[in-house]
This record gives sequence, structure tokens and C-alpha cells, in this order.
Amino acid sequence: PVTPAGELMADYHAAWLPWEAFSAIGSRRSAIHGEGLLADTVRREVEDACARFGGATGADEDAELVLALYSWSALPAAAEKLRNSVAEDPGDEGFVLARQDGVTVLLAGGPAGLLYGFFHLVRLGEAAFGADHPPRTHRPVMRRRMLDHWDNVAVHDVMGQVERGYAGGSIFWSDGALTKDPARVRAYGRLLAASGANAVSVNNVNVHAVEARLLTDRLDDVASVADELRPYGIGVYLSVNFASPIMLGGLPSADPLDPAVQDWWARTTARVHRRIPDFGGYVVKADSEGQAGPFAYGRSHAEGANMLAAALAPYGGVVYWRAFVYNHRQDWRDRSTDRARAAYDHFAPLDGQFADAVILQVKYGPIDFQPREPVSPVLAAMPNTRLAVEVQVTQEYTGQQRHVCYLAPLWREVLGFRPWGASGATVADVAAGTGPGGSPGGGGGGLVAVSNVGDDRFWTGHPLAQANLYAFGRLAWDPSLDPSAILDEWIDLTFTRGADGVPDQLRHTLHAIMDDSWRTYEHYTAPLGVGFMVNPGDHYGPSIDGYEYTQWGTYHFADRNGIGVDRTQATGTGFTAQYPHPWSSTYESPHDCPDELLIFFHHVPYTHILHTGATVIQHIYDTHFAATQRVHEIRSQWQKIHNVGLVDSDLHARVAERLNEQARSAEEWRDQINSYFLRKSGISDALGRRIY
Ligand code: GCW
Repeated sequence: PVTPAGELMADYHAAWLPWEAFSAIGSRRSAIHGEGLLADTVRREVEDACARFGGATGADEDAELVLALYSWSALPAAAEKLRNSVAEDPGDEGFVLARQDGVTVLLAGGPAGLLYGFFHLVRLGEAAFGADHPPRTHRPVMRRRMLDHWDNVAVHDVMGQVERGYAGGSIFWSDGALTKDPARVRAYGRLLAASGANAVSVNNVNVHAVEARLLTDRLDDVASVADELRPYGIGVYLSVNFASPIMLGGLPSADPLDPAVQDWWARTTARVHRRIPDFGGYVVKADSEGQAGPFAYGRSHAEGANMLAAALAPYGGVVYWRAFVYNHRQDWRDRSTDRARAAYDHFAPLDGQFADAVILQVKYGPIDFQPREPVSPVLAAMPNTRLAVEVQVTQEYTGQQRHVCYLAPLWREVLGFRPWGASGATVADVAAGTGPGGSPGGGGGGLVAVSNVGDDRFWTGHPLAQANLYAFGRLAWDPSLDPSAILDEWIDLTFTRGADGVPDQLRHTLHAIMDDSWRTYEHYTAPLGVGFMVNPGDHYGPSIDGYEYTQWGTYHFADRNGIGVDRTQATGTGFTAQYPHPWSSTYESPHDCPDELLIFFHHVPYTHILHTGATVIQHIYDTHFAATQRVHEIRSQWQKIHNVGLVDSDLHARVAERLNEQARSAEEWRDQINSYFLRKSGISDALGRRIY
């Protein structure tokens, strides 16, 4: 008996894979030619869709759809014809798609390509069976497309189960043990595969005592997760504690140059690979926010990372070593320390010293996942190192899945940024391994994101936050995609009514709510790139001076004359010098610096005039009034959708409830920010609006 894949979704929302999304494939006659686990997955997917929509598999002569491996010996005629017309195998994750003589043919370079090709057809829906078209080749720009889960096995006393998680508990772990709902893990893998992601790390980078043991005596639990994800091509990684040889191995030291320590890691890693032959590798947060690391032994981060790389490399594994290293015990009185400089100061001098199996995982900005930061200069400073770009899908600083904040436009800007100027490579090129320095270690580090998923019925708390997870996978596959087009794909899949598609009014409303939601959020929170101003600890809601006199290095320096951090070479911390030309001089000048980053780089008077013609103080008032107003508008647009019954009422209710909180919170931000700056500056709003 066939278990329809969609029934995995019984107790929770189907996200972008509702049954209706499979109607085009499921109502056709298909032929599938390939072998291996992923080919079996595709065969089962097509069979399940056919069982529901009346199509059939196993057709050859009269197939309307052929899915086959490029290398398959006995191809049906239509596929043979396509193979003869394309010069090369599309690569193991790639596929060629054509429609000729009324037959849709997809030839994949390997079983993974069959899987991605299948989900591409799902996205196309009826369009896959429209007019004939010549062969088009698809392959991922990034080979590495990973979600990091900050999930703890046990519930942590301060952070709860999922650190910075806003969607309930972990889908991998519950009650201190492996989840009792493996089908949910499988369903997650399926959603990820349909978005394009291909790897997951299953525990928090802050590795506490219980979680450290996933590496050793609780390895079977990791193997079980890997078993559920494998049929959807998702590789499994583990966050490990650098002090594991002490914590788990009983050794007196974790010194990376100590042979006993090296041997412990080699033996431990060998055991992991015996148990999980396709294990991906480790993720390491070392010497960061209290985590152990090589500094304790006077060793460099290259020495630390290379030791783990040596243990993993024999099996093809890699270590993702995070560059998020800074002094989190800084004295706020000390103006010579600049947290923004830290990652570059620590890592740029090590370029060329990392082993091939090391990927340096760099947060997209120099501080910490703020809604607006310049791109990290580390990404332009290490041509001889494999670099991965890390973003947050979880909305720690972007509304915690209580606010609508569609993040694809932010990520698209980061990936499209050209650190060497208009004719140079992009950040996406660097992550793909096609930037300056070529492909150190045999390929780039790819794109990594902190997942926003939990055991919530809608997966992500806020149902519209599903779009962020979907968009992450799509941008990792192809960073040149347009965020609005990705949103359309997500809408088409999630809200489809089968052959009838998605009602126009629903599509328009979702675009109106989501397209500019990141900029709206930016405009009612901390101004002009300065960041933070959030409540310490949980990071939700406004607290303008919340971090001002703390150890965390995240200050705004507002006084009665002006605001901002002077990071220039001329008079400030010198951070601008970490950028190559032309950005070093663009950022250095308050007149050339883009408005949205002005007070990230400069301390300016409230009367400073922006490129828009507005003063800084008036800009603060205007954006906070307008963006809060905008939140009220989107809330009423969402209400209208309900009145005409365009979405399920439970989904509607969940979004409506969150929009109420977003409106409340935006007002709170507006009023605190505007009042604070009115009181500091003594300059009133030119439009005389109400400020407290
Ligand atoms: O943004 C900060 C978070 C921490 C997190 C850290 C990191 C996992 O506030 O909760 O720790 O980043 O990225 O390591």
C-alpha cells in the first residue's frame, strides 16, 4: 500500500507542498528511469500524486512526462532525442528540461538532480505541460545550502529549547530525547528539498552539556534524524563543543596541537562516520560568547579548525568554523574597541592558513544579524579561504515571527553586493567559490541560515514567515532570483487551488503585505543602520538605551547634538579601512555614504542633510510615522481577505493575531524612538505630529 507523501502533513500545515500543488503531475502519464534512494523518492512522489489525481506511472511509449537520469541506458525515444541534443551531463544536482512534440522531458545528472527537477516541475504546475520549448539547464549556483538549527535537546533555563526560536519547541528533540514524531522530520526534509536546501545542522552552536553528547553516546539519535532526512537529499551536520575532549573524553586539555586531543577527534569522528556514512561534518562556535576555543591554549583559529578538518577530511566531511568572534566583555567607556572590526581583525590575517576541509562561516554583517548592516568586510578579505555567508531566517532582530518581515530582499541585496565595485565579483560569487582566488579547497562555502522552524502547527509561528524559509533555499540555489518572483512561487504553491491557481486578490494582498515588509520594519525600528535599540536579553521591542552602557559593543552614542558611531579612518575606529576600494572611501565620507547606513559609519548632527533632502531628525520622525501607518494598512488589507473567504480561517486568524501585535509593537517603537530623539535634540517635528 502506498502512503501518500502528503499525509505526512496530517497534523500540521502543508506549507508550500499542499496536495493541490501536485495536480499537474498527478494527472499525467509519467515514465521514471533512475535508481537509488532519491530516484525512489521521486518515483514514490509521482505515484502518490497519480493516486490522487488519476494519472499513471510506468508509461513509456505514451508518456506525457519523462523523468530520467542522463546516464540511463535504455531511455524512451523522447528522452533519447533530448540527450542527443544536449552536449553535457548537467551535473549531479542539475537537470535539463525540455518540452518537445508534446512531451515534457527532464534529464538529471544524478539522483539529486531528479529530485530537484521533480520539485521544479511541481513549481511549474500546468506550465510544465504548455508550449514546446528548447532544453534549459538548471543547476545550483551554491553546492552548499544549509540550515542551522539552534535547537537544544534539553530545555535550556535561559533560552528555552530553541535558542532564538519563535515557533515552539524543536522538531528533532523533545523531552530531552529524540522526537517521537519522525514523520515530521521527514516532512521537513521534503519541504527543504522542494526549496533547494540540502543540509541541516541539528543542534545549537552553543553546545551545552547534554547536546555535546550527540557526538558520542547519543549518536544514535543523530543517526535517526539522518535516516529521516536522507530520502530527501538532506545531509546532517552536528554542532560540537571545542572542549569535547575534556567534557566527553576525560582528557586534561583540548589543545588542538596536543596529539592526544587530535587522536581523540580522529577516533570520535571515525565512529561518527561508521554510524552515519554520509555524515556532513561539524559546525563550531569557538571563543565566542563564552564557548570554548583554541585561544585558551594560545593557538590560532586556523590551528583549531584544521585539527577538526584533519579528522573529517578522510571521509569527505567539512568543518563550518564560525567567524563570529568578538569581545563580549568590552567596557562601554572604551572608545578604541569596535565590535564591527572584530571578525576581520581575527580572521583576515589567517587567510591561506585554513585546510581545504574548513569553511569559514561569516555572518553577512559585521555586527549581528541586524535588519540593516553593511556587508561584512571579511567576505572580501579572504580569497584563499572557503567562505560561507550566514543569514538568519529566524527573526531574532526582525520581529521574532510576530511581525511580517519578508527577508528575501535583504538577502538578495547582500548576495548581489559587489565589494570591489561595480565591475567586481559579488558576495554570491564569493560564497559559490567563483570569486577572487577562485575555488579554494575545491568549492565555496555556500549559504547558511539559522532556521525559523519549530514544532508549531504552521512550522514558523507566523504563517507568512514560511516564505522566508522557502526563499532561503531558492536564493541559495540561484542568488540572482528576484525576491518578488520567489514570493510568487511561494504563493502559487502554498495557496493554490489546483488547476484554478491562486485568486488574484489574494496574490495582490500578499504582495502588498510582504514585498516591502523588511523596509517597513527597518523604518519603525532603529534608524539609519545604527542597529539594536532592542530590549536586552530577548531582543524584542524597543529599548533605545538598553545596550548603551553594557559590555556588548552595540552602541549608538546619541547625545543632544547628534547620533551615530564614528567608524572612519580619519577620526573614528578605522573600520572603513577594512573594505576594499571603492567602498572604503564611499563609507568614509558622510556625504557619499548611503543614507541607510549613515549612522552605522558616522556620528552626525541631527541637522545633517540626507540624500533625500531631509534632516536626520526629520527622517527619524517621518519614517517612524509612515511605517507605523503602513502596518495599520496591511492589517486592514488582511482583514479584507477574510471577509471574502480567500484563505483558511485558522491561518487567517493566526496572521491576524500577529498583525495586531505588530501594530501594537510598531506604535511602541514609533513613540519611544520619536520621543527619545525629540527630548535629546529639542528639535520638533516639522509637521507637528504627536510626540510624547
Ligand atoms: O545573535 C546572537 C544571538 C545568540 C546567538 C549568537 C550566535 C547562538 O543573540 O543567541 O547564539 O548570535 O550567532 O552565535
